Amino acid sequence: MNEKVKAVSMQSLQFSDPEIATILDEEKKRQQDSLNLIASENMVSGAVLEAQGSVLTNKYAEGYPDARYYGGCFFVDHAEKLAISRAKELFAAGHVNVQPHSGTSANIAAYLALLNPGDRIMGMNLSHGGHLTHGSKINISGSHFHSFSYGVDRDTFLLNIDQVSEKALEVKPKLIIAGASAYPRLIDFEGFKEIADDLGAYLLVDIAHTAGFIAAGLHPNPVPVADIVTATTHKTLRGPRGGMILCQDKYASVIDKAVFPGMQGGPLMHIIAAKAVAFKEAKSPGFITYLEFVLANAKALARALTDLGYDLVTGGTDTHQVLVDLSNKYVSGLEAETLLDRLNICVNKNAIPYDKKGANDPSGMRLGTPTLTSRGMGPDQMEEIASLIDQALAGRHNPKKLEIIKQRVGSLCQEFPAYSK
Ligand code: DSN
Repeated sequence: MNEKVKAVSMQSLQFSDPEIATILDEEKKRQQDSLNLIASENMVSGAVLEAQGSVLTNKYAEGYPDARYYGGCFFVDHAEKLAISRAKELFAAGHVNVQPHSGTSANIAAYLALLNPGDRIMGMNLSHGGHLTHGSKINISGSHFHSFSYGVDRDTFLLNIDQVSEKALEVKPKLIIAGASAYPRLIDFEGFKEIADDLGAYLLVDIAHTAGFIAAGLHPNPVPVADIVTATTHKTLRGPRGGMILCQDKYASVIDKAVFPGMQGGPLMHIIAAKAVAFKEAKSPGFITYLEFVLANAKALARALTDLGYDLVTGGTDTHQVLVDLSNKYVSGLEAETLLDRLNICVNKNAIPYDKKGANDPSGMRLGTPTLTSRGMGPDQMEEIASLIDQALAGRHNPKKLEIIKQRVGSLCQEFPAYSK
């Protein structure tokens, strides 16, 4: 869980491009010296990093294993087959495509596979925690398809399956999307499936954020329930930056055609090899322990913030995320993000459901525990970090107090190093 990635030698880079080498060094130092609470980020193992930074980047392999448009694909075929078979086992999936470059690519490919331009889709409202690709008008999912959204309940901020059903009956979408970027609770995939079945609609579940929990068996697996499941590999799953699609066998051909040649050319074979490594790591008992800690840490953070008088969206968490409504602290999400950044505490501003403020300066901030857990931190540190955040927001006009907090952040980072020397 707390394996430290070794410093990678950058001799060639330092010689040929010292400017970029310096940027890499500085970014590594930033990661080492800051408390990263960005919920969608994590830290990969040394093994994943090595596969990702490997000679496989030199290989073109348009097509699929044993059916490529290039010679010399024997070894990359083997890497992709391993990635596919490991992902199938991890998620009990009939078919897996590991080629999408990102979660966004995975979603767009799934739409391309199932829909025609102008078809009706319905996903979770972006400002209630949905993702840009779930039908936002400023994204291709909202401009090429006729998109509608459902939201969370106005009082509880929880998804209410009856309200989703009502909206679906009104909209009659061809595709319903379940899944979120900023929603800290479990989602009733079975309930969504019933709604989709009643309408003869497809159900796509986007598990970008929670794939790690599902792989570890800590969250229900939507793969047997949904028509299509999309995921990212770099969040709770702790793999390289990328996406994938999992589906029932009957969709294998349309999904594969939609990814290549539908919307991508050559797959990134170095990333696919790194995905295979991450899937192998995710099958180890240590990965389950890691995810248990991610969850325990998020719950500890949520409890500590609540005790300090913070309003949490939905009152707590079942995941790695804690969504904080800062309205009662008279500080905006942007102010909090900017201030905490100065103290090397990294968070992101986030809209809260029914936010009265705009997207660029919303009322909330989103916190997540995957990275700090990868560094070996536990509930005690989460309590202290909640207190440091609170002291910083309360003492934001007191430079001396802020300097003391920054120093404590520095010593916590030293105690739990991100990288070995
Ligand atoms: N990566 C997503 C997140 O931060 O939740 C946004 O695409």
